[in-house]
Amino acid sequence: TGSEKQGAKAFYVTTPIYYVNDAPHLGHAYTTVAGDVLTRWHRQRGEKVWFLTGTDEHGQKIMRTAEANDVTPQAWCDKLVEEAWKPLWEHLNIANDDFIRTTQKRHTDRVQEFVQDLYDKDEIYKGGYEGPYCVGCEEYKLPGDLIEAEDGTKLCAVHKKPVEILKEENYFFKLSEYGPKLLEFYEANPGFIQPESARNEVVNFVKQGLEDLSISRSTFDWGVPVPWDEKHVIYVWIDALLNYATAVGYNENPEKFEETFPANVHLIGKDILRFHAVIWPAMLMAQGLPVPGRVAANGWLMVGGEKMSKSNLTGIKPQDLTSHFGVDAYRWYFLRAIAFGQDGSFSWEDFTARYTSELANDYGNLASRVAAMVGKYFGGELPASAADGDAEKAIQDGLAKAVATADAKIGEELDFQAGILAIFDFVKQVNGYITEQEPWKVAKDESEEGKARLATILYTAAESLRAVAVLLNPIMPETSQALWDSLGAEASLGALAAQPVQSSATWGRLPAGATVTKGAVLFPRLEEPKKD
Ligand code: ME8
Repeated sequence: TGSEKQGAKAFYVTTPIYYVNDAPHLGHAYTTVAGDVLTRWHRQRGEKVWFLTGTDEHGQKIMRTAEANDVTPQAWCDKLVEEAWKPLWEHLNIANDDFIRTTQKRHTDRVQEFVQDLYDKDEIYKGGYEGPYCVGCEEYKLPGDLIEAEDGTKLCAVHKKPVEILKEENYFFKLSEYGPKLLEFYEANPGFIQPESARNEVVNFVKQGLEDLSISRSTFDWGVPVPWDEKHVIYVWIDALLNYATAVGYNENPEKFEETFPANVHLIGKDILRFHAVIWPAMLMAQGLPVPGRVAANGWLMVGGEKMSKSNLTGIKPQDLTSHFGVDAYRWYFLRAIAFGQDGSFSWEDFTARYTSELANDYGNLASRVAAMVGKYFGGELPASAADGDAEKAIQDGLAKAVATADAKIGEELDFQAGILAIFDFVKQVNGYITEQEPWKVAKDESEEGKARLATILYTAAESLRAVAVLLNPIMPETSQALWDSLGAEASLGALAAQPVQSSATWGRLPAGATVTKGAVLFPRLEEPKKD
C-alpha cells in the first residue's frame, strides 16, 4: 500500500497551532516531533508530503498575557514566535513545509470569507448565551466538564482553575444540526478518530446531542472581525481550525488546495479532540468541503500526576533535555517510551536508562564495532560477502520483518513505539549474530576459507547497518547521517533521505569496496547531570 497516496494529492500532516502565551514545553514538542517523524517516514516512501505547523495568536488568553507584560498582543506574538517557537523547531530538526500564524493576512482574510460564506448560507444566526468559560481552554464548558474545589468553586477539569461565567449576545453556528451526519460519518470511517478510546468518547458525546456553537465574541477585540458586524470578533477556535485550510490555499490557490486539502492526519493532544473531531468536520460539511482522513490524539505528558501545562507553569523546556541527551535521542525517547495515545510521565532516570542500554550499548556500539573491524581486518574497504549461510539468511529475514512491521506501524497505524521496537529488535538480532559468529576468532584463521568467512560476517553486519540508517533516519536524522557517512554509503547509494523505506530490506545494496570509516561515537556516554 506504500504508494497509494502518490499522484496528485499530497500526504498532508498537521500539528495543532500552538498558543503563544508562553514558550513551548515537552508536550508541544511531543506532538510536533511525532508529526515530523510521520512526515519524514512518508517522504522516504517516495510520497509527496506537506507538513504544517504554526501558532494560534488570537483570543483572551493571548490578550491577557500581553497586557500583563505591558506590550501589544501583536508585539507579544511576534516576540514569542521568533524567539521561542521557531527556534525550537529548528533546534529539533523539524522539517515543516510552512509555518502559519493566525495574525497573517493570508489567514485572516480567508477566515472572514469562510465565515461570511456560512452566514450567507444561513448556517449562522444571532443569539444569546450564558455559561461557564475557561480562558485556559478558550472554551465554554458543559456541566460535566467541571470539577469542584473544596470550597465549592467550579473548576476547569483540565486547568484546575476557576471558570468565569460569560454572558454574551453572539453569533451561533448551527452545529446541533450536524449530529446525525457526524455519527453516520464516524460509522462509515472507523479509522477517523484514533485511538479507540478517543473515538468512543467522541461518539458518546455526539450521541448525547450537540448544542449550537457560539462563534463570535464582543467583550474584547483581539481577533478577526466578523465581516458583517465588526463589533464582534470571530471565536478563536473557529479562527484557529481554519488554519488547516487557509495555509494550503483555501479561496486563494485552487491548485495548491486541491493537491493538499484535506489533511490525511491531524495530530493533536486529546485535550482538543472535540474541536477536531466534531466542530471541524461539521464546519467543512456545512461548506461542502472534504473532511480530514484522520484525527490522531496523543496522550498527555504528565508532571506530578498532572498534565504538563504552560498555564500552570509546569512546563519543562525541551532544551533542558537536548543539552544533556542530544537532539536525536530526545526525538526518539518520547515516541519509544510512551504508547502513542496514552498518557506518560517523563522521568530523567528512565530516559537515562534507555539511552544507555538501547541507544549507546545496543545501537551505538554495534555501529562502532563493525566499522572498527572493517578497518582492522580489511583496511576500511568493505569486503564482498563470500557465501550466505543459514545465519546470514536469518539476518535477511529479520530485516524484511523489521521493515514490514515498522512501515505498517509508523507509516499507517501511527504506533511509533511498536515501529521503533521492530527496528531495535533487528539491531539486537545483529548484535546476537556478531556475538555468535565471533569474527575476532575467525580473523585468526588465515586460510582462504577463514578470510571468506570473515568477509561474509562483516559484510552482513555492515549491510544490516545500512538498512538501520535508512529506517532510523525519520526518527534520528543526525545520527543516521553519521552512520551513513561512516559506511561510505553516500558515494554509491546517494542521499540518505532519498532511500525508500519499503525497499530497504532488499539485500546487497551497499556495494563491496565501500569506504568504511570509524566516525564519531553516535551516542556518547552521558555526563553526570549537574546538581544545583
Ligand atoms: O490547544 N502532553 O494550543 P496549545 C502532550 N491553540 N501534549 C501536549 C501537552 C502535554 N502535557 N501540552 C500540550 C491549543 N500538548 C490550540 C490549538 S489547533 C487548531 C489550536 C500539545 O498551545 C498537544 O498537541 O494549548 C495539545 O493538543 C497542544 O499541545 C495544545 O497546545
